[in-house]
Amino acid sequence: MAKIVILTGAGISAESGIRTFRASDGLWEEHRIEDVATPEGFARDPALVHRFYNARRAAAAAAAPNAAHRALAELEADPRFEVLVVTQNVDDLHERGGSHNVIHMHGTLAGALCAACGARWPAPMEMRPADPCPECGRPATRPDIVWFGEMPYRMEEIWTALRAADLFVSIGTSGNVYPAAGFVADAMHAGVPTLELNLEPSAGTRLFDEARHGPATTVVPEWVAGLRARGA
Ligand code: BJW
Repeated sequence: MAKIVILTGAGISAESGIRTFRASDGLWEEHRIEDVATPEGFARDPALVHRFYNARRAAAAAAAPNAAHRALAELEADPRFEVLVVTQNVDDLHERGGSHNVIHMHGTLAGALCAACGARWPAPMEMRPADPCPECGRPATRPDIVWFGEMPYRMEEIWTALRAADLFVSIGTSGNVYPAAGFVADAMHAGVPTLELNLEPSAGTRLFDEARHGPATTVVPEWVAGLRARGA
């Protein structure tokens, strides 16, 4: 069975209507990263950070998975392939598109986390700074999202899967944010073939063995169909 590790980023959800970060109309044009995506920003102005993530939670709930999400789910369902999707995205479009084996390395909009005691629970649609933690009662609830300077989730599991993979594929990510941006080099050092599928060349595009550029809803289903036609 061919083992495939697939890294996804904001680009795979763009055609579902979810904004990316670094485009000219991206989220970072309207928000300073250090205000909404760092623990220091949250400590300074938790209401602003909750407003940012409440709006994104609503946008994600209103969006539907697209042909690229569904194609990855079809690949996972094919018994000739063992597929792990490692997503930087905090939406749940992979799961709603039918994928089961998904790691959210940057957390998820569906989760709440107590900054005081570390308890986790399902996030309501609207979170507010005064919401008490169900475990310790303190008003320290935050979205369960990995911000700059924090350790992404399940890294050992990801690196183990990456080193054992037969193929690493990166989809819809600009390759600007580490450690995800380093996966192509990690795969290369482990002798794992690499493929980029992105709208345009990413920051690390020259490191990939092969790159195909175009919208995810075109290039991902085409790649999956080709792979399944060839077999493992
Ligand atoms: C399409 C498309 C279509 C569009 N079809 N494609 C100096 C050097 C190196 C590293 C560091 C450094 N200083 C600090 C660091 C570390 C830092 C970092 O990387 N900083 C960089 C800015 C330099 N990283 C961290 O702090 C991370 N933690 C960490 O490193 O811990 C220590 C550690 C040590 C050792 C091992 C492991 C860890 C944490 C990073 C947390 C990132 N968080 C964010 C926000 C929270 C989540 C959220 O709110 O959603 O995550 S930042 C933001 O960027 C978000 C994304 O997941 C992430 C990546 O963005 P992505 O997905 O690539 O989106 P875009 O917009 O950049 O790109 C979209 C792409 O899609 C583009 O290429 C388009 O062309 C394409 N596209 N439409 C196909 N239709």
